[in-house]
Amino acid sequence: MQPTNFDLFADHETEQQPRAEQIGEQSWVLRGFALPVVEQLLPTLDTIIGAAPLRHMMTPGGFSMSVGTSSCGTLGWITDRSGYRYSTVDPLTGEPWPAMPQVLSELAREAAQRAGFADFHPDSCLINQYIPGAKMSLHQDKDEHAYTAPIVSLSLGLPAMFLFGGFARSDKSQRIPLLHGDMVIWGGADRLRFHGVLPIKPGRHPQLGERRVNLTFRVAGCL
Ligand code: MD3
Ligand code: FE
Repeated sequence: MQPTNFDLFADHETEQQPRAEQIGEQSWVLRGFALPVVEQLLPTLDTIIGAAPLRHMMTPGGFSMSVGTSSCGTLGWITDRSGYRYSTVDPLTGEPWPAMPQVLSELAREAAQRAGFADFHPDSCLINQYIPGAKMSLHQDKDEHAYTAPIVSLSLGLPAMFLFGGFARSDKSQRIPLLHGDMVIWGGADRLRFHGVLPIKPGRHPQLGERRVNLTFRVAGCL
């Protein structure tokens, strides 16, 4: 059937909306969802990293992580020789983590809402910085107090190939490219799926330079 003018207009209108791709039972990629606020958000990110610098944390096994990490919000994710956990204090500065700016918490809440998770109020935002070659091996996120809330991620800068696995480490992974401004929401059953990031390829992003920054918004403490 030939499209009517109205259909063409409707298509054009939906083009303005971020495209939602379902990647799992309760997981969604919102392409370019953050682009309208990205300029506003970059200075905020610099302020956070100024107060709570990115650092390469030590895994319990004694390896230094290839990603540089920091956090904002009431709780920040940390690791050292005694294990993975959340802390109200940044071990590097001895101070509380910087507060989560409203532009970030609102963006995460709106993305969660779009994916069908109402009332998402994150208390933690983990900041991961990848320079080319940095990666994240397949793992599950199990350090949060409960798994009822989704995890929302925002990708900035250089592209990444995200690995979305199953419930066992050996399950086959899907490969999902994540680009500047993309947001992903993982909830429900998908919350405990294995996932990782392939080594970032060399390149330069016009706004972020030679790096990828990923923010993950979580409800880490008691609901
Ligand atoms: C899928 N970060 O910080 S974002 C992490 O790009 C982490 O920095 C990656 O994995 C990154 O823990 C991937 C995504 C992510 C976060 C949590 C998930 C994907 C997830 C939890 C369940 C399933
Ligand atoms: Fe993870």
